Amino acid sequence: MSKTIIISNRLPLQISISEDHLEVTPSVGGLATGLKSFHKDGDSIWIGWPGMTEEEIPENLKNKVQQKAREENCVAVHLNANEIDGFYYGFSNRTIWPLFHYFMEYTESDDDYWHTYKEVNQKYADEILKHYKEGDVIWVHDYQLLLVPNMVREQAPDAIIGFFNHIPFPSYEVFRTLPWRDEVLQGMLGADLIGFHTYDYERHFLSSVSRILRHQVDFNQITLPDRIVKVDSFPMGIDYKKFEQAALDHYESTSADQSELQKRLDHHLESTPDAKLILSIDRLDYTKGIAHRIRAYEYFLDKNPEYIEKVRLVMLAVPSRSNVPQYRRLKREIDELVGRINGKFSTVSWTPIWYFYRSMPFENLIDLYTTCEIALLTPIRDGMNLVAKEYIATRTDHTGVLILSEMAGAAHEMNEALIINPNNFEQVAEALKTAFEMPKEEQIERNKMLQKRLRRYSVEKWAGDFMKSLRSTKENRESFQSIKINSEITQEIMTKFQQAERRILFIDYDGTLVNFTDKPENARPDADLKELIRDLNADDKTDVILISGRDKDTLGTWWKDVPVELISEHGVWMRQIDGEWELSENVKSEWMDAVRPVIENFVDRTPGTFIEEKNYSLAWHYRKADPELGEIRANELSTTLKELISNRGLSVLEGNKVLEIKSSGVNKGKASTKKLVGKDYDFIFAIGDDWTDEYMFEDLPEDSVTVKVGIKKTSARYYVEGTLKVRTLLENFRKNN
Ligand code: GDG
Repeated sequence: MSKTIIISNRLPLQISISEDHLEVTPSVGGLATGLKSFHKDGDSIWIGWPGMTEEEIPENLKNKVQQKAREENCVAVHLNANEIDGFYYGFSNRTIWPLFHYFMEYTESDDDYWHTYKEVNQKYADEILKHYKEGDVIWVHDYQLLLVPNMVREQAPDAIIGFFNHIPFPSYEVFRTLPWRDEVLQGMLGADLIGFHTYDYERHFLSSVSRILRHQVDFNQITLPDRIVKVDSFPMGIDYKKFEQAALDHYESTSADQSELQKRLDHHLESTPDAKLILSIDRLDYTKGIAHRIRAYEYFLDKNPEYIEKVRLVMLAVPSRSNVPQYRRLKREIDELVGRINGKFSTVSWTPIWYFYRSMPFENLIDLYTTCEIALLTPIRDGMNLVAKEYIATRTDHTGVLILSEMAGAAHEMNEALIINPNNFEQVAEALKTAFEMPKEEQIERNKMLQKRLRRYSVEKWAGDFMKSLRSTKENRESFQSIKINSEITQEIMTKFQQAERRILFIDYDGTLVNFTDKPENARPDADLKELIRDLNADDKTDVILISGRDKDTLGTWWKDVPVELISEHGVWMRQIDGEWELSENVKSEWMDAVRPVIENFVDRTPGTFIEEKNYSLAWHYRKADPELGEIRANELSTTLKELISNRGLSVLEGNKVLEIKSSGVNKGKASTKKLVGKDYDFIFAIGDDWTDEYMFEDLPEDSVTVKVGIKKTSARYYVEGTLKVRTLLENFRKNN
């Protein structure tokens, strides 16, 4: 039976040693609760680090750790202190975390960290592969494991792999500064589906992929030579029922059951009935804007002294990553700020900030959520921010006001909250005032809408939607129109080839026989290729025709010494085997002087583009332009040209990063079928990568063997992944000639 394999840096349980025996406690984080419904079904395993380094686990307890993990359907990846240092505290938290949250000044580029990160990612990938069986679905989580999808893909090419990034993905301008940007993107692209919390992160990622790796991006799909990768946004929800129920239980509890914290909170409320509590909860992290929040609160008190003694900021900062210097510095900064502000405003009976630097049990979290009438969450950058959602879920009487930073992913779905820019203290202070004065009816109205949305898009729904979309990538793969040429199909084609008396092979040049280069003049045929084409054509039974959009002079020069028929400029010219060129269509060139200046204008306005002048056509290449600008200008130019040439017997061909204007009625379909006239070929083969090759695939007789290069929509019967595979296929023809 197939299973789901979940992989995250940490396991959803924490293993610790207490007096010589192991203790297992469940993790309470959003991810752990979110995936538990999948996990507990028993048909899934979870791979991750159990929370203790190898050095911390005594030799005699090592097997026990694994055993304990297995009892919970988990597999522990053991990491030593050195690995945790380089991989977790190093590359993950000193490079990726700050960079992806736009803290470029904190981003370190350390080669040793990068090496350890790679090694540890490989360790996780190896562990996955140990447990992977065909049909299993693999779901990799978060920024610590960016390389894992491709590491798994290399060993298990047909695996279904999903990746979800829980933190922001930065704009291309920021991401491009990473020295290992190519490797990181390639690592992620091992997945079939890549998920982000918001559309903004998704588009930043797509933009980096198209600009850095130059892959074709169409809407949310990335076309790789052998696969299509889907990218989508799935805003993570919370276990709504759990928080709602906890709040309901909380209200029903008797005073004897109350926690110490709740008693103190109640005491405060009783002694100052018209005072309000403002809640803030985060890990102590510089991305969470804790210092900004305290300063904005100070600004608010300075500006509105009437609120002194009427308000208190209850601030829970959970210790986090204290091995990283910035976190230690931040701790000092917050301690000082809290001290200064408490010193500045405190009265004998009141302090403006209650500050807790610790982690609290779940029950206390609920005490805080339910007791504080205002939540003030002001991250400077935050992938999602689940605390905002949890706060709203616990407000079972629908009262309470959430003030939320627009920089949190959650702000996209929580419009009814008071959305603020955390850098604008004036705006934060205004929002605090609005929150204080907001009538109950308005609070209820806003929260009911928020709750309805959060209840519906819960974490179970989030996980379910992601898995559904991931599984559908497999169906898409299978329903792919053309068939991948594997060894069996190669054999079938070779048998037909051998049995045939007269064979003709139409072979496109750029993107088929050779890879694209930045400059078209650099794509000369190598000696092996020339040898291959010469040998194929040497057999009397076989006619080889190189059919290309290139100009006659370049093609003629490059293939001068090889006796092979050439069709250039999509069929304008044909070169016989003896080297004689003939103009095959009644084509004209007078139009070129009128059209050239229009294209030149686009070249001037679009850096990286150029005109290729052929005998009877003009081509505008935009492969080297900025990908988005290139597409926009290509659309614009195409429309302009179509208006300009109407009724002139010309047409605009839209090829692979090229627009070509030429006489209508000239295309590879017409040119190739013309070659069949009067001959009784019983094996017709055509191969090409471009949109313009589709004319051939459509016009040639139905029993032809038509092959597309790369995964694209096509009317060809088969496909191969890239130019290397094309050569292998042609080598096979040579062997069977
Ligand atoms: C990352 C991204 C994204 C907090 N303090 C205590 C405690 N918590 C729980 C909260 C909440 C979770 O921890 C914090 O989640 P956040 O989403 O707010 O933040 P990160 O930890 O930074 O998470 C973030 C998230 O991944 C999911 O994709 O939203 O943007 O940075 O569930 O309740 N729980 C307990 N005691 C505490 O003291 N028990």
